[in-house]
Amino acid sequence: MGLLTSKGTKTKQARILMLGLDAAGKSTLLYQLKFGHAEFLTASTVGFNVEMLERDKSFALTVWDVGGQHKMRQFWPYYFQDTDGLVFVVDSADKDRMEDSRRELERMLKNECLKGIPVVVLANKQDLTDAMSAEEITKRLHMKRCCWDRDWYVQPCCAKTGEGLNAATKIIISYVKKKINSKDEVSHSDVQEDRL
Ligand code: G3D
Ligand code: MG
Repeated sequence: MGLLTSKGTKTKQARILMLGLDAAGKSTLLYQLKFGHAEFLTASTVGFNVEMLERDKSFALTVWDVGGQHKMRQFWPYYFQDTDGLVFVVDSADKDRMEDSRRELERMLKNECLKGIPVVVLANKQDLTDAMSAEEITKRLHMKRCCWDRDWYVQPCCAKTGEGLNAATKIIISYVKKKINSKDEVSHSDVQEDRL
């Protein structure tokens, strides 16, 4: 996976899929990451939002934020192809719907297109007084069991202030670079085998 920029330098492009229940804070996160605020965000997402985030000269993330309303979730698999990393967002204060989040996460991780794809859970809305900790959310989502076959991490954050987002971005980039490099190594060894 790669892209030649206008300056002639090779920039790696990674496709990041951001999913989670409606009102978890996905769109707020996307625009906080892109613009440093999400003040213009007024409505819930119908369809999807997509933004390119350039974090260093050699690496760019294309982040897809897909609507999470109940009736939209059946369309999530249409976005799975060619995903390099999954960001799963939860409202840390929404105890009632954490089980729904767990079910949706488990369901999507069974999809062949997401096999071995790293997962970063953003435990959003940590500013709310009743927010669950990252440890509690790790348990409630059964992370150790459902992500045993991939890199995963649960990062506490607050989309409103941007707290935790630098750390989250660094983790996503490191997991995705590792995954892309391992794919490159596999295809390189395939070429070598074909030559023998
Ligand atoms: P979604 O894209 O996952 O559906 P949105 O979610 O980004 O539209 O956010 C849903 C609501 O949660 C919004 O409030 C938004 O301001 C709020 N929100 C997002 N992130 C945070 C956060 O970190 N802390 C708090 N306290 N609220 C957050 P409204 O009132 O516009 O519905
Ligand atoms: Mg949205």
